[in-house]
Amino acid sequence: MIPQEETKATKEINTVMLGLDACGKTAILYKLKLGEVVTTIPTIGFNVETVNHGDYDLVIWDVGGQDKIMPLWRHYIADKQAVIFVLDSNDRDRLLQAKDELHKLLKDPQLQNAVFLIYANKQDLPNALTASSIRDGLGINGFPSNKLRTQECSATTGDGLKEGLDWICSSAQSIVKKPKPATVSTGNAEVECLKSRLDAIRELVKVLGAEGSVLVEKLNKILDAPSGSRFTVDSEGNVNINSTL
Ligand SMILES: Nc1nc2c(ncn2[C@@H]2O[C@H](COP(=O)(O)OP(=O)(O)OP(=O)(O)O)[C@@H](O)[C@H]2O)c(=O)[nH]1
Ligand SMILES: [Mg+2]
Repeated sequence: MIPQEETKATKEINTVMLGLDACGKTAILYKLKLGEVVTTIPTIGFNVETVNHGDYDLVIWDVGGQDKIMPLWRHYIADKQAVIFVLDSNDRDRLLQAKDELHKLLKDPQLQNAVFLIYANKQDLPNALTASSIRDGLGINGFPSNKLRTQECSATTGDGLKEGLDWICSSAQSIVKKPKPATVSTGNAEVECLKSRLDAIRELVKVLGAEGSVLVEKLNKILDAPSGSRFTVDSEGNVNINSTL
């Protein structure tokens, strides 16, 4: 896969990527964005990247899947046109847990109009379950093909990733086309986006305790702001946002 060039797309698909910890979400995000296999660490909080695909920009929110972060998924699902649910196709032991989490999302009223792409990841490993076994295991055979699709893939080789995005773009097309506002610069859009999620950020920092400061530094980095300038954590662990934002 080739790295992303400057995006020329006029339509945006707001997408959230979820799945149990270590299934490969962050590896997929950066393979899509950079065309490279990156070394990942468990995601504390989230990553967000814009991935250009043909006429579309997919704004992909990759949220950590560890047990302590999973309860916060609910903060990231509002206004999403697409859900990418990633599964480790080798992790037979946790297939049932993944099924439970997926069905909670499928039933969530906020996602009733969203399309669901299931990335059956890690297909490069020899004992990977096939898409057909995964559909059985996840109990998703009854969903119409314009609502849900299972795509075998590998973040390591890149196989199947593009096909998954092709499907999202063709399916989400009939649901929402969101023209990008020409007058708002990327920086401001990111600030607005993060401001609208301040409650989620506050809750996340509280849950993470000492690790919360890592997240806050990451937010400042996303906004390209000097360390500690836009988001800060006070001595009681409360997140504050610079009032000049
Ligand atoms: N063989 C193989 N390994 C993969 C693949 N995708 C991810 N991995 C590995 O799986 C591990 C976890 O990947 P991550 O992308 O960090 O997983 P994650 O879903 O973001 O995990 P959390 O952030 O904790 O929710 C890493 O060691 C990756 O290199 C794949 O397609 N094939
Ligand atoms: Mg991750």
